[in-house]
This record gives sequence, structure tokens and C-alpha cells, in this order.
Amino acid sequence: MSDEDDIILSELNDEELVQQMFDDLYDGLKEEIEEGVNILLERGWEPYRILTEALVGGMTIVGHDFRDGILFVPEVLLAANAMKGGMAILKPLLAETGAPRVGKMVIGTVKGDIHDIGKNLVGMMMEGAGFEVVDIGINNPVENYIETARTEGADIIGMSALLTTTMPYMKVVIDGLVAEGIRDDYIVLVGGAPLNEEFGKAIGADAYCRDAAVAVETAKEWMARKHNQMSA
Ligand code: B12
Repeated sequence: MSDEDDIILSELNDEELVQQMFDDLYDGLKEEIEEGVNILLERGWEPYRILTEALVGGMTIVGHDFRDGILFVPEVLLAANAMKGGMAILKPLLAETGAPRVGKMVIGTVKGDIHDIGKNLVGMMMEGAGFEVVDIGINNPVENYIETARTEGADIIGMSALLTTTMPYMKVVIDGLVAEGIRDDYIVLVGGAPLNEEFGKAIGADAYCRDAAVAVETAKEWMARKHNQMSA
């Protein structure tokens, strides 16, 4: 048995536990991550704090080492899987606000791109804020966004891209909405690590959102504007 196996998570203080969760996420240890999340919940941590400080914090470290060629795809997949285990525990808690439905969002990752952690996080936070979320998954061609937005009667279309090679596809989707004459029927929000404000403007999105918390605030603002316009 290695020293690692001897660590009893519940005996660590909060700070040590979060550090240990960073290591466990790095090592792709899903069960340990789930246990860590449960311990922090028992200690009274807010679900959103666990999400941002322990899980997203850990994933940031993984991201740096992936960028620097220290970690490779199989390891990052394991880390992502461990993160999803933790997110699954937090999801119902984040959605538990009981707020009235404030709007409906279709969200998906664009064609050619399979990254979904950020998208899932945005979806969870939006649900937590009272939005109804229709998740169309990854690798979505323009038709998927348009058809789903139409059939679901969505207010918001959210697109995610994590690759510099897939982010231009967001413009293809917006151009598709324009071609159908329905661009102004939807609030279009875009996000993903390689994007920025200028890119969002350049492709004709309504807003770029840096993270899930900003996505929620932005969605609320735009929904309020939409209602004002309708009643004007
Ligand atoms: C995990 C990961 C993977 C996992 C994905 C697992 C999964 N299920 O998602 C795997 C291993 C599969 C993977 C594969 C690849 N990856 Co990768 N991956 C990452 C990594 C390490 C973390 C991404 C992540 O989950 N971050 C955590 C989440 C919470 O953050 P986020 O996604 O940015 O989301 C937040 C915001 O951006 C925003 N947001 C995101 N989406 C949306 C949507 C809306 C509507 C809104 C409003 C907001 C919003 O809110 C989110 C929450 O706060 C990044 C590194 C990085 N720094 O981003 C590389 C990274 C994105 N990958 C990269 C690469 C190169 C690849 C591969 C091409 C590698 C390869 N050679 O095969 C493949 C691509 C496969 C494909 N076709 O998509 C590069 C991209 C470089 C570039 N310039 O394009 C990065 C930047 C790593 C690097 N520096 O080299 N990857």
C-alpha cells in the first residue's frame, strides 16, 4: 500500500482537503473526488464554492500541465471524468433554488469540438438560477441549434468552443440564424476559454461570457431587456 492510500480525507482540514482534491483530480480519482465533495458539503460549504474552489481550481492545474506537455489526453480524460463525478453530486443542489422558470436556453458545443465540461457547468448554473436548459451535447452542426431552438421555443442559444479551430464555427451558426430570418428571436451567448469580448462582437453574438456566473448574470439581463422590448 502506498502512502497515498493511507490518507483519510475526512481527517484533513478544509485547506488540506482541497489541496488533496487538486491532487486527486489530477490523478483522475473519481471516487476520491466524490468523497471530497461530500465531505465539504457535510462541512457546510456552499455547492457553488465547492464547484469553483475545489473542482474548477483543480481543473485549472490540469489545464496548465496539459498545455505544457506534462499531461496527455488520456490523463486529462480521467481528470475530466473525476470532475464530472463531483459535478453530478452538486448538480441537483445547484438546481434546488425553486426559482420560477425565467427563460429557456439551448446549449451545446459547436461542430468539431468535444469539450463539454464548461458547457455542462454553465448549464448547471443556469438551471440553478431558474432557467430551463436543453443540452444538445457536443459536436453540433448549425442545424442542431436552429431546430432545437425552434422546437423548444428557446429564448437563448448558448454556444461553447474550446479550440481556436472550432470557435469560428460560432459565426456559421449565427449566419444560419440570419439566413433563416430568426436571428433577433434569440439571445445568443458564447463562451469558452479561447474566446474574448471582441470575438463575440465580431461574430455578431449578443454577449461573450467569461464564466458560468457571468453567463447567468448576462442571461438575466438580456431576458429583462427582451421582456421590456415586448411590453414596449
Ligand atoms: C479537459 C480538456 C480536454 C478533454 C475534454 C473532456 C471533456 N469531456 O470536456 C479532452 C482530453 C477530451 C481534450 C481533448 C482535446 N483538447 Co483539450 N483541453 C481540456 C482542458 C485541460 C480543460 C478544459 C476544461 O474543461 N476547462 C474547465 C472548464 C470549467 O472551463 P471552460 O471550458 O473554459 O468553461 C468556462 C468558460 O469558458 C465559460 N464557458 C464555456 N462554454 C460556455 C458556453 C456558453 C454559452 C457560455 C455563456 C459560457 C461558456 O464558462 C465555463 C464555466 O465557468 C483545456 C485547457 C484549458 N485551459 O482550457 C484543454 C484545451 C482546450 N484542449 C486543447 C486541445 C489542443 C485538445 C485536443 C485537440 C488535443 C488532441 N491533440 O487531441 C483535443 C480536441 C478534441 C476535440 N475535437 O474537441 C487546447 C486547445 C488549444 C487551442 N488553441 O485551440 C487546450 C487549451 C489545452 C492546451 N493549452 O493545449 N481536452
